[in-house]
Order: sequence, then structure tokens, then C-alpha cells
Amino acid sequence: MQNGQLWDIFCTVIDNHGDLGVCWRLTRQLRDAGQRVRLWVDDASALTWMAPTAAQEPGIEVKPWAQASDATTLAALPPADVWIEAFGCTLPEAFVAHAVQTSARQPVWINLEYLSAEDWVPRMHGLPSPLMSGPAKGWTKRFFYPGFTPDTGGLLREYDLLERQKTFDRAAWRQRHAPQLQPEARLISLFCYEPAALPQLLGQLTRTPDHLLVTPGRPLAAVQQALAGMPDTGHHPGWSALPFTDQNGFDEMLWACDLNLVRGEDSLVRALWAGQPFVWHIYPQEDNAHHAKLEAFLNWLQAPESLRQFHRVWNGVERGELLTLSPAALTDWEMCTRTARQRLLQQNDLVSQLRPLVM
Ligand code: TRH
Repeated sequence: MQNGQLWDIFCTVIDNHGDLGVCWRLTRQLRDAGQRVRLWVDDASALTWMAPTAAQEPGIEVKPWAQASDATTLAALPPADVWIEAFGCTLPEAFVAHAVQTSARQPVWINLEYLSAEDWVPRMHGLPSPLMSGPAKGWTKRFFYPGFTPDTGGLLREYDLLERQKTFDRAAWRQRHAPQLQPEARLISLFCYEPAALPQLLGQLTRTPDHLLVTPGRPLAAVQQALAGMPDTGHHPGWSALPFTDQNGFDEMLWACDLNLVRGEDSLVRALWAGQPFVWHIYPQEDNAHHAKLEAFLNWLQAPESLRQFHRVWNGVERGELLTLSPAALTDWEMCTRTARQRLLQQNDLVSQLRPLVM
């Protein structure tokens, strides 16, 4: 029975899956911490695979965005204690106006921002932002920045993550998803956009027994396109396509693989929790703002030079040869991930940092 506070999380899906992916993880983790959550989303279609049980989850209601402007819905809606405005999505004006007219005091209003390791993040985290116009003029929002250090909002981490990892049957997963894998071969997951160096990676894989597990959507399309453009040498990379899975299944893929090529925001965090070597394909921004963001992350990670170099070429920051995925490089990368994970495990997770703002 959930009798905690009531949270409204607002999410608009811009492109890709990260906005909803992060909001769904937050929703679930708040519920697991005894809270009640309404998730308002303008396009919930990805939940059919990311969280197929979403509609039946106790303590959680997934609501269509449009209903937040509907007068009949609003009149019957119990007021929330907290509003989370995810990633700068603007709350529907009618929803805000209704709350202003009917509530004695404003809910705690949190502006949840994107994840970054840049050094300005701790300075911005927690700052108030008074509203100067609109129906809620005079109310205040508060910035909440997730991050990698104790002076930020932390990272999403389930209370039972370590337990789930401990009981995970890695050998069975690998047998199920790559039954042909030779004992010396490495299993590599691919969740990316369209990395310029993808043909180079596929070229490397033609010379090894390694196997690439390709996630659906943009990664699969990118692999198919790269393969179509490769010269026919008679050697082919070992790869297979995975279907969409739910978030727990996605995590398990990362735990099972020897190297994870991840992207965006949520899967980066999941790769850290997996503790396996990983490479991040950062979400590209028009003005190349992502270059500084990538460097800041690699600095925080204390990444060895080989990992930095691989990242720069993989992300198109530098042209050149993609470093060979040697066993020595992967051992270094694994050590680096494990150390970073250990540091993170000693810090408070995001939900534990959000809750006191509300109590
Ligand atoms: O999809 P993304 O590229 O999302 C991005 C980033 O969040 C970026 O910051 C944002 O600005 C942009 O979208 C709009 O990558 P991300 O963040 O890793 O989200 C993917 C989610 O999809 C993650 O929660 C894992 C989930 N997923 C599954 O649950 N099952 C699957 O089979 C796959 C492939 C993904």
C-alpha cells in the first residue's frame, strides 16, 4: 500500500528513448520508495516494450499529456505534493493555472535537468528559479541536476540493483542470446546513433571471433548501412540483431556483455552500474557542445588514454584509426569502470536526494 506523497512527473518525448527512459526509471524508483506517482507523457508508445507492465503497476498512473489541460480531469484530480518538470518540458498552462486557483500553497516544483559531468553542474544544482510571469507568477521552481559527484543530484539507482546483479545468471543469458559464441570470443552490445567509425569497428570484427549484439532502431539501421558500404573481402563480422526488451532486460544485456557501446543518458548510467568496459556515444548537439561534455565525463571517469582515444574517434571528435579492441585495452577499461562504479556506490542515489526536498 502506497501512502507516501503524490508526485506528478511531466515528460515530453523529443526523439529517441532517453526522456521517457529516465522518467520511467524515476517513476518506478519513487514508487519503490513508497511514493505515489502520476507520469504525464505526450507519447507513451515506447512503454509497450520498455515497461510493458506500466499500466498495471501499483502506485503508478501513466496519464496522457492532453488530459492535463482537460477541465473535467483537472476538477477531479487530487493535487500533487511535487511536480517534476523533466528536461525543460513546459508544464501545460491550464494545469498550472488550475493549481494556482485551487491550492493553498504551491507544490514543490522541480526542474529536472540533463546529466552532465561539467564543472558548472554543482554550482547550478539546487538553485531556485522564481517565476516572473504566467499563471504561477510568484511561485518558485528549483533546479535539480543529476551528476557524478556528491555535490550534484546523483544518479538513478534501484534499491535492489546489487541484489539483482548478484543473482543474475550471466552464462545462461549468453547461451540464450549468442549460442554460437566461441569460448575465447567477446560479446559486445551496440546501442548507438550513427558513429562515423562504425565501419572501422565492423572491419575489426571481421578479424576476430567476437560477436556484436545489435539493438533495434537506429543501431540496427546503422549497422545495415555500414555493412552495405563495406568492400567484400570474404570475411564478415559476427553479429545478430536483438529485439526491443524492457529496461530490466536492457540492463541484463549490459551485465552479460564484455564490452558495451552505449549512448544518450540513461544507458550511460546503466553501463556504469554494469561495471563492464564501455564506450559512450554521446547525444550530438548542433554547436558541438557535446565535445566539452564528453571530455568532462572522461575526466571524471579518469579514463585511460586508450579509452579517451577510442571515444574521440567513435564520437567523430577526431578522425583517425579506431584503436584495436585488444584484451589489454579492455582490461584497463574494465578496471576504470569498476573503480568509478565503486566511487558512485558510495554516493547517494538521485531518489534519496530528491526525497528530502519534499519532506
Ligand atoms: O535513446 P537515447 O539516445 O536517449 C537520448 C538521451 O537521453 C539524450 O540525453 C536525449 O537528449 C535524447 O535522447 C533526446 O538513449 P538513452 O538515454 O540511453 O535511452 C534509451 C532508453 O531505452 C534507456 O532507458 C534504455 C531503454 N531501452 C530499453 O529499455 N530496451 C531496449 O531494448 C533498448 C534498445 C533501450
